[in-house]
Amino acid sequence: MPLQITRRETFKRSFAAVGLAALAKEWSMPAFAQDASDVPFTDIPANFNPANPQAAVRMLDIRKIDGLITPKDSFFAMQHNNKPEIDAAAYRLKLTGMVNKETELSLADLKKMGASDVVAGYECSGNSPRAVEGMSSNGRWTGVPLNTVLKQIGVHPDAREVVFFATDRGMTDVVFRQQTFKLEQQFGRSITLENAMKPDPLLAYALNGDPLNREQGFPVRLLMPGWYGVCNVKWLSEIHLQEDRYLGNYQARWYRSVVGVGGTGEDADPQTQWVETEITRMHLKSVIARVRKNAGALQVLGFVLNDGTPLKSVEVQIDNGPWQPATLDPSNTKYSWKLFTYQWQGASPGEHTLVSRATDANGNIQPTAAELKRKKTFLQDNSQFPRKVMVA
Ligand SMILES: Nc1nc2c(c(=O)[nH]1)N[C@H]1C(S)=C(S)[C@@H](COP(=O)(O)O)O[C@H]1N2
Ligand SMILES: [Mo]
Repeated sequence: MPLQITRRETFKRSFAAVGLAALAKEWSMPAFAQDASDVPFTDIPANFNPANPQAAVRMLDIRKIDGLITPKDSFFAMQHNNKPEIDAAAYRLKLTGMVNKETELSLADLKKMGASDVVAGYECSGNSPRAVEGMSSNGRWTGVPLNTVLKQIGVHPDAREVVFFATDRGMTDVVFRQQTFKLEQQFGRSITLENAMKPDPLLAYALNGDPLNREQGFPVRLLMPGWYGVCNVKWLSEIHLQEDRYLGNYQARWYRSVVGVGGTGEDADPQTQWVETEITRMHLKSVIARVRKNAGALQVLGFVLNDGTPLKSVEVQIDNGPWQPATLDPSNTKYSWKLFTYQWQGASPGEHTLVSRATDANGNIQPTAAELKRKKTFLQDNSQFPRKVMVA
């Protein structure tokens, strides 16, 4: 077992090195002539101000995507409480609960334990056309694999749940039947020990080769490649091993999907089953982000986010015409967002509607908004996003 893991890690590292070489060229939109220009979208809300410094959320203006990697200072940022300022020298990550020996690790201790790289993109599970899909980004993360740390510390055989607590705290309503308690709590999320021991989760301390910014969770955050934003706990302060499920608000109440399944499709139909699930792996989504005009030709650019399942296709439809295959960019990686392009021939002047849809190797097809009608909570809106552009 240990030998296998070592070999896998070696493989992962050499793979990462190859990935980096490829990234050096990075993805660039094929040779635009000097007069290349953006074809404007007409569906952007008038008050859309993605990077408003006053706003709680910094969004990415997806019309500015020009490569696989989102620059660190443009990476979307979203949090529920304050943004703690943590002194790196004084920082200690606590490992508590069902571990062989409760321990505190400094940033230097963590860095000594390993440095793995992964290109990973994610979105907030609340991202949607209303935010022009701007709560999404993609970067190259560096950190120590979570399973390396857990193996080194030693986990009690009965432990089943790994809880991640953060430094930021906030007042939360904890509802119990008719009672509501106002309690100040730490931000917390959990995963199963089984998921924690997989090779992907990282305790990340760098983004695009530099230390995390304060709003990105400096000095250390969890990174769950292929999972929704909320799972990537920032300002990580404590990892707690336990046998029982963790039921904190951000795990069990505020981040969940409620979907009607079965029956006639009417809410009141007694055959309807209400399926309530946690927010974990990303649902398959594609988004048209940008349209460029280059010497008369039009190039449509977009991205796909999902849980890492290989894609079967991305298609683009113009003005309700036939679905046409788009081309995936060769610099995409398993957990990156996947850039795609489509050459739009013969566009006439005037307003047009463009939409994309992704299909994965398991046969999942990105749903339309109408097909998501039975989802009650607004999270996990992976609907196809029809865009409107004005061709001059
Ligand atoms: N400690 C902490 N971590 C957090 C949050 C938070 O409020 N506190 N918000 C989560 C949510 S909802 C999202 S979408 C992502 C956003 O990560 P980013 O700011 O790096 O884009 O962080 C997650 N991690
Ligand atoms: Mo989120």
